[in-house]
Amino acid sequence: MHQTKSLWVITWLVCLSIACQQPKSSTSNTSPQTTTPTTTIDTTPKVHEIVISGTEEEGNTTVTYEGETEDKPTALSLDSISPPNIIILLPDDLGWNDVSYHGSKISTPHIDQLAKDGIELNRFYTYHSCTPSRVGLLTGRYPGRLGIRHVFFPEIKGGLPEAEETLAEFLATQGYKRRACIGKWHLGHSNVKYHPLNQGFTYFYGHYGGSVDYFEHKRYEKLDWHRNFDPSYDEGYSTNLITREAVQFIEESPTNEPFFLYLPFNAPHNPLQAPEEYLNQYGFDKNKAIYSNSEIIASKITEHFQRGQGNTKRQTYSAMVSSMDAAIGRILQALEDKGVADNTLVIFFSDNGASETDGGNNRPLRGKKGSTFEGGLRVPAIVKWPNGFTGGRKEETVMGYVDILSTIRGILNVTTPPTQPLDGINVFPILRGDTTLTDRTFYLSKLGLTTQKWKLAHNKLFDIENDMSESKNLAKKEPKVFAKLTAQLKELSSQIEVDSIPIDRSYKLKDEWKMQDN
Ligand SMILES: [Ca+2]
Repeated sequence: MHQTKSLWVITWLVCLSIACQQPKSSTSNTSPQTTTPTTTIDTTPKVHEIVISGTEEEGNTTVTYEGETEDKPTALSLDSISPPNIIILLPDDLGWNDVSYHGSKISTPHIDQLAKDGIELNRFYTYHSCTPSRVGLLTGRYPGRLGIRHVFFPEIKGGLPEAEETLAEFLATQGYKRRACIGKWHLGHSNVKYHPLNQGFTYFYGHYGGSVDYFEHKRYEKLDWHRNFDPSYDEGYSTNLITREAVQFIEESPTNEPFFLYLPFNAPHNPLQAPEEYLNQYGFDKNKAIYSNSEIIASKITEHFQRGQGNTKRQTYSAMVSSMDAAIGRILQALEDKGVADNTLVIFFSDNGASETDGGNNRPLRGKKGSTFEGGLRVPAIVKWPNGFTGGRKEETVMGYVDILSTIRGILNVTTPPTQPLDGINVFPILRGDTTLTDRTFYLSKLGLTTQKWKLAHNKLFDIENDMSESKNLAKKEPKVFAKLTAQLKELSSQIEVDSIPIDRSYKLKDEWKMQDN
């Protein structure tokens, strides 16, 4: 026990020292440099070519575009940077092959533009399912450390513990007066103590649980749509409502103080429902039958779900993604119109990989949502902040969801220790191009971890740098690497994973998903 605790303290100190590492160009840097290997990142324009082996339906696709560094705004010096507005765009269950910049047939021009203007994070990892991924994002800690490895379904009591300091609570201490959560919460609905407004946010609009009907805003026949603590009877497609609120929030924010806008879209998670104008983009034929979704019928939440269904799952899913892409375009345009785009840090990533039974596609990655193979947790991810770092490139360094909080702490130059030890590191120096980190071990779940070169998943070893599809298990060919990583995983897992919080399925939903206040 004592040894385990000592190891944990050492691990944390190492993480903290990396997290506190300042970029080389910082004039106020007084913290010691770590021994992390440091090299210069090549920022010359690159030609990216991705070949995706598609399904029979989609065929193979080759996408080529040239990184354009010469026309990009140049990042400011660190001394000139002021705290940025922060927007987190978090699609739900968007797969690797569901954005056109990865070669998908799904059209996502606004997300593609964000990738061209910002930095593509090519090795960005999350947890492999919705709730734990949001826990890691908002606390900067592995969800296993909190005993949360499950999803807060409607009948489950519990939520994100109040003792955890969320990103919103942290930003409240840093002069961010306006902190909105607009979209899908999914971090507890059985008691008002789990409400976003009691977890650091100053404004909430959207739904508490998952799988809400996109048009009726119901789950289990009860309205799950809210503005702050009150039910909302707003009508419309949820992606559009979320977007309207987000744009309004941006428009109403004063320009002389930074805001935080957390936008967890419910799209393109099931139920699969899309506006007809977007279905039409994908060849929707009203006179043909709509698809039959047996899983949704089995889950007893059927009666409203006919609306917005296309002829096939993939068609419907594609339309949902394009609708969300248009929404993202409107939100980014609102930043431009307000004149605050240059000093807004935009973070985009999917909360986990796609569920391929629900229309998504992770190709050429192996596995899907729920798996520690790449398809479950290596996600499309982009960051953009014109004042903070130069865009137009692709970053290969391993990073992930638990790094967001540490990175924002680094950007704001906060050196006071966090209330709880964080698992993430500050990747801002990497985004600045001032350093690289090549020897990181990133813990994924009890079943896997990854380094820059090697990935251990489901008791198999892959050269992930050269085999992103995890097609060749090298456990026997590289027994020493396999043994080392297996031992590392065992050690990390014993340090990180605590017993699950008791999963109590006795919660009876109140009308309009009203949270209990005692
Ligand atoms: Ca999800």
